[in-house]
Amino acid sequence: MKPVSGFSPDFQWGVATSAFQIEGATGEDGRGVSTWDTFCREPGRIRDGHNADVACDHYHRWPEDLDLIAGLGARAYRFSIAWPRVQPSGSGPVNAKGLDFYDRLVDGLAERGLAAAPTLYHWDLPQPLEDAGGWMNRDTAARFAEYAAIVAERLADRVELWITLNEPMVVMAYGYAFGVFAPGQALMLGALPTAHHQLLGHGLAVSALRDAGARRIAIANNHTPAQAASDRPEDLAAAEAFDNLLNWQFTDPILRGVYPDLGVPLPHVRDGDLDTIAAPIDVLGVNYYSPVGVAAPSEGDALPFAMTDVPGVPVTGMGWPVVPDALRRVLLTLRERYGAALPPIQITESGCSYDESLEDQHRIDYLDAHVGAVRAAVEEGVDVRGYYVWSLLDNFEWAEGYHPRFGLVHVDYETQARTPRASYRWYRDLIGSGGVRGGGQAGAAP
Ligand code: IFM
Repeated sequence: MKPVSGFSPDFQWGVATSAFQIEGATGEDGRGVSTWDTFCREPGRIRDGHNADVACDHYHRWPEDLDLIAGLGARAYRFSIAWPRVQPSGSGPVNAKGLDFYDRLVDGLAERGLAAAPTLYHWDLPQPLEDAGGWMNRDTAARFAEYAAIVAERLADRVELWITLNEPMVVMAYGYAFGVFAPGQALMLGALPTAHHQLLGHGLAVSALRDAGARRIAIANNHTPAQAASDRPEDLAAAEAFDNLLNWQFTDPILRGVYPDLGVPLPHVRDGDLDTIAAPIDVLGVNYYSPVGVAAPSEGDALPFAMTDVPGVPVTGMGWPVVPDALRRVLLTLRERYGAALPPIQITESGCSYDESLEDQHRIDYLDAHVGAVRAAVEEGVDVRGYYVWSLLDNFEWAEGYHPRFGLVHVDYETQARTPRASYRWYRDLIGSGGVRGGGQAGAAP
């Protein structure tokens, strides 16, 4: 294949956020309760008892936030739609005020020349659906498709890219297998039906979105490549089991119509489900943060792997290993694994948390190296068409509350003042140069 030089002129440079992490206003305008509202109320679940009742108050401050995105010269904004705002019970009646909010937001993006890339489900499941079994219940997949149709019927004329689910792996693993995210269930391998039902919901939603006139559809999967702790066969087998359970489980059914070897039977998979899940998509969204070290499990462990450190590399403020080249390798591996079945890729999340500082050279270095890894993959022929920094703003980082700071823009949670960091200016300059100018230095303040 002929090498391609750098990013295309229409490359989608963007930023990403999610509803629960920034909106606040959890009790306003008829919004229903989500699993994360419930989880935040359970003692000991969230660091220092933080909750997202106010978060970044984006529900009221969205015009200022869209101005910040426009100020970057970005082309696209990836945000999420809160299912409990649109359908407070997760099924049945629509809350008009909830849908109106996203209608205004999408119009606000168009006024600023920004493409809208909404995610339909970024973890805030309506609590009534969880009470009926959540993603363990196959019926949730059908409810998701109905909700997708409701939203698309209203917004499809102005949405550039629909993203069905955000990181179904995290919902399965952290929400239902390990119990550290909502809804806090620790089912270990018993959580596998939640992966299948999310994927089924994705497939059903693809069809509902197309019927409602959606132009382009994606899913945002995170890829956390396993790095075996050693060359011992046990560690290599554990790394393969990790990759199958946490990475390929979420792309093989969509792009190949089969599950990888998960090591256990899947009695919840019914005839025809895999055909539904394998409905063609237009873009594969890849969220990438870091690899993970993986070693053989100890005797009697519930899982076929144990997670360990990645030795000898720097870490972010969250302690996540910084390995930009692993992103390049993820992209090359995707191309190798799926060949012609791989649609164009967009990096739907890439970013890091560090301290509160406004002169965030660590973040600039991180982003510069990861954009460089994407550039290298593009030059090796991988079709990557977008890159969204996680995140525009500091926000509610799930079980870690407000402690981690992921924003290009600092948020003072007392005053809600937004202050662009050095990384904001760096990203603005990078976008302005079409992705050519990186070099790890921030430009001058606006
Ligand atoms: O904040 C999250 C986001 O909601 C999903 N992807 C990873 C981010 C950082 O942890």
